[in-house]
Amino acid sequence: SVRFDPRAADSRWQKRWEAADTFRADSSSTKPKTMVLEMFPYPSGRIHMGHVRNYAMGDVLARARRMQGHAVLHPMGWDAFGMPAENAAMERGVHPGSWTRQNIAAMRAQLKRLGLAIDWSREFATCDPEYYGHEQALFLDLLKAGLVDRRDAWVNWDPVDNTVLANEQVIDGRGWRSGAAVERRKLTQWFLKITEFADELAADLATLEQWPEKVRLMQENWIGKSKGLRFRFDVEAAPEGVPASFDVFTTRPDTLFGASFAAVAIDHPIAAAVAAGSEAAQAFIADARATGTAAEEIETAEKKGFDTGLSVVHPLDATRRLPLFIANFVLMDYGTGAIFGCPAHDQRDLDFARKYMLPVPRVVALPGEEDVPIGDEAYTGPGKLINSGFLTGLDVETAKMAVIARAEAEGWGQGTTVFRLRDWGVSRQRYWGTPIPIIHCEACGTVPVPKADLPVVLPDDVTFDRPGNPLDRHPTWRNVPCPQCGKPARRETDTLDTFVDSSWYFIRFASQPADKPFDRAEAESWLPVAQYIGGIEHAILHLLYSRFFTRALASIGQIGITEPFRGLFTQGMVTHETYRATAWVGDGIAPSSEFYWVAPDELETVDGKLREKSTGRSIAIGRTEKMSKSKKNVVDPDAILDRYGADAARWFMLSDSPPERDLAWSLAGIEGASRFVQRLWRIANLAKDAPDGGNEELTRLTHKTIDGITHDIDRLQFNKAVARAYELANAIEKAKPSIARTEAAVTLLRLVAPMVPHVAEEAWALLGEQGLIADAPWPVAEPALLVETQATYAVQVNGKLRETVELAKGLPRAEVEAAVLALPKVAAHVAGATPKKVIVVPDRLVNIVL
Ligand code: ANZ
Ligand code: ZN
Repeated sequence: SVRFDPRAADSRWQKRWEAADTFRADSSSTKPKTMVLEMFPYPSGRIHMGHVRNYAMGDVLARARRMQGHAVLHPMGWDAFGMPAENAAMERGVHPGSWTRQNIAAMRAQLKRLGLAIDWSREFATCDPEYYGHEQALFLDLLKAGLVDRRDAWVNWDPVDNTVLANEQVIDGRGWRSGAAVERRKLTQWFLKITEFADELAADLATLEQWPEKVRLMQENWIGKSKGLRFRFDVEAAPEGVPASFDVFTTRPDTLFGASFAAVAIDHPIAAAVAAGSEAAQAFIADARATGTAAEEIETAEKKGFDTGLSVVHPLDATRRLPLFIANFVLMDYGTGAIFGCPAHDQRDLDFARKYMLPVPRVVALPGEEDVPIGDEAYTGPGKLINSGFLTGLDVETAKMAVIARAEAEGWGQGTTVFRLRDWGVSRQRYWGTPIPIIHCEACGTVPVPKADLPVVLPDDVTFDRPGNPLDRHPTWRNVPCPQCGKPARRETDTLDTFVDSSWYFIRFASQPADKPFDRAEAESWLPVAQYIGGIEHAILHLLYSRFFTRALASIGQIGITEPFRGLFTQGMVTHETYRATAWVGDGIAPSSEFYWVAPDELETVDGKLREKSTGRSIAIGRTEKMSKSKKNVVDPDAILDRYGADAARWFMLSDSPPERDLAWSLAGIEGASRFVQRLWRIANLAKDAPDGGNEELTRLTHKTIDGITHDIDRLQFNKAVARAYELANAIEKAKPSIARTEAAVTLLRLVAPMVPHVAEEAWALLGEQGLIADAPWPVAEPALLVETQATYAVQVNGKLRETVELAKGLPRAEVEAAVLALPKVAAHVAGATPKKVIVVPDRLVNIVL
């Protein structure tokens, strides 16, 4: 038939693949193994275009690798625990479990419509007890190995709702639901000791050659390894109860002569000692506590301090004293929780010094800038030390070494390495997460749940009518005999951070026995993931936690790899134009205008103008932005699939932009993609008959295209692959019928099959090919046909470009001259004259000088 009908074909081929179990990953295969993984979705309710783009990319690679003879594992599952499910429960009274299951069912059906080459037999959700039970076992293994810890930590406490809030739930220092000013409170929390691996996690970034440089840099900064000096400040005449000395940490020991104050965190023992005797100090500390706990919040808050009235002795000049403050910008859990302030060369210290009118002595300057005063900006650049005693004249790096050497020799300090990375607090006072498998016994302390009793299953009968953790107020769930002494004890009611769930799901995809988290040999046969694809928003935490978790399992002998993702690709977002209508509100005397956003499917074009269908109001086109509900610029994948089919949607997602960039969704784009799908169908019809005869040019282009698309897919440069497919399609449609044309068409179908699998299967069947195109071997380019045989000459007359011409490579110059002079345009310019000179640059240029 002339038209390809995606509606019928999509579901027909999807059923065929399912019936034939085409994409089942065979762990026992002896073929080379490749695992392709896209970050698994959170079951929020609907698939959005960002998902479509993400999964289309991974799918092309998975399908191409299969055709290239690999055993491929391309799985799908659900990152199913987390707050939104509890919010739904609180707002709409649905159980988090049923809300999540419904969403999964809806999204699975949507994903299946895309025709993804997924092994659905391995699907799981992290809220399945079969999954989180194994996670509990791994937690206990890590606990046994000393990689889990229980200690006090600061949390955001909502005093009205009586609950802990996640950082995202604190908005401008207030609880998102209660609106109450959030307090900082100390709670006993569980931690995974990621800092034990800080050095390795930073160092091994260098081995991740197939990761974007940007992501490696972000991780490096997050881990934040820095070298510096830890040294002792002596408190001048420390009063009763105040420690006589304390340690500070600095990464700029070279600037020590520029110190103008010392400061400690509000939670530092010195602060506590001072506050014991000062109501003003207590008030300052309470006020500072009210700001959020996140480092970023502290970073951006106004720098404030409390002058303790005490002073410390300058370690390099015993005659100098520095005032000692309690300051809100000093973090307790970094370095030693205390600093020396050098305002000239640190911005925070400068802001602080200006506020409290402290001196700002410059100690580093570029030659000639020694007298340039420090204004509002600290100088953090290179230079030589000035006004710095024995350091004067040294460069920054040398001066650092000199101060560290002096401190070590004199015994008041030590060169050290520190990391910004903190241990990973995994306790969440929430219901919808993996229960931490611990029992608290008054006699025995914290007792691990025996493995035979796993999984510790979440109770279903919980209430969300009150704030706080439903597990805490469940009538019976908490009560359990102590596994050690048998006396009545209580379960831990904290659940694990959902980032734990996503830190090992790829291992469970690779191997999922019933009786243990994974089988080591099977998991190692698939891992590391050859290509991981997802959003840049996960560049730090998820990827770092996954790298840590894998390493932690390796360190206790459970797996033989340390890096889980060999290749990483972070794709751009899907954007769309925004549309605004204006409404006039108010009365006739004082009307005012109000903007509102209008969804693309509520628009129509009347007399060439965009209008809102329901009101007829004219529409202004706004900026192209990430698709979002609030701007109403969302295009629903289901509507697109209904109208254009899966192949057109996939083709457009792959075609328009380099995959790392944003992709602007447009009607023109999807319609263009849809036309190309139809063209492929016509090309398949052309190929039904194969009369004799060759076409060397077309054959060469075919092989060039095989080579090009193969490499483009390897590099995930799908837009380039698409451009090459267009080029070959054009050439095929222009060519006369021949065996070469038929071969070119069949090759094109195989090359685009990973991108538009449904029309490719339909065409394959049309051409009477055996089996599925998904199983067909990938075309291989003939090297001899890739060698360029033609050269493009620029032809100039008196230095001016008049013509270009293709000639055989390496043609003798006499023949080049003759061929060029015979060109009509050239002949017209030469007009019968005898050239003075003809300059020939072989394979590139001819200049005829008259
Ligand atoms: C004196 C100094 C002078 C500093 C100077 C910087 C520039 P990075 O490099 O990011 O690791 N610091 C140390 N502990 C701190 C804490 N608990 N809270 C807030 N700030 C703290 O940062 C190290 C620098 O951050 C240290 O070096 C210290 O300030 C500050 F021209 O010491 B510096
Ligand atoms: Zn006990």
